[in-house]
Amino acid sequence: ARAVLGTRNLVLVGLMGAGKSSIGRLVANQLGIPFVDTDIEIERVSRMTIAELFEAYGEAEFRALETRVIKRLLKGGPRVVSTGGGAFINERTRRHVKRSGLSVWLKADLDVLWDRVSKRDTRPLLKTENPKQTLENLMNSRYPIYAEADLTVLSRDVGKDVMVKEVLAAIV
Ligand code: SKM
Repeated sequence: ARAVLGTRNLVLVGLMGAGKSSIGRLVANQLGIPFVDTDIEIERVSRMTIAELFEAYGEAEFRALETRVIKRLLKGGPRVVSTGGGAFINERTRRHVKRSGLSVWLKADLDVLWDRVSKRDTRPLLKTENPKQTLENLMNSRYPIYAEADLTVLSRDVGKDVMVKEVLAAIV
């Protein structure tokens, strides 16, 4: 799998709760290449949490920062890059991602996602009256776009080791 990548990145896309960060970190370990998480990098450079950024500057500013940060992180591969849930939805970012390497959509169904995100309260987009419905709306609007990723791996509750193997198997 490492040889297949060469200097290309492996970029994980998909909704919050799909496991992009936790699986991505383990995949990077297996491949022996660096792991970066765009949300964490955004928080590092802004010295604010994502929730604080949304609150202080709004979603549009967050998206502008996200686009810049990702563009920079995609340079200098190979890396495993876990992207924020909305990143791949941006057309320019999508183009950058696709040029920089292999994109993998971690696809999960609503109940799997909900089970995972409802345990944490750090997702500004889900601060709505009916967060599960909001998540479902995001699925419906975004799934056709995530489907443009090079590969799709179904994210289920089968244990992280199995998920890591499936991602690695998908790229060879
Ligand atoms: O990037 C963060 C932020 O909360 C927005 C987001 C989204 O649009 O799905 C997902 C998170 O990873």
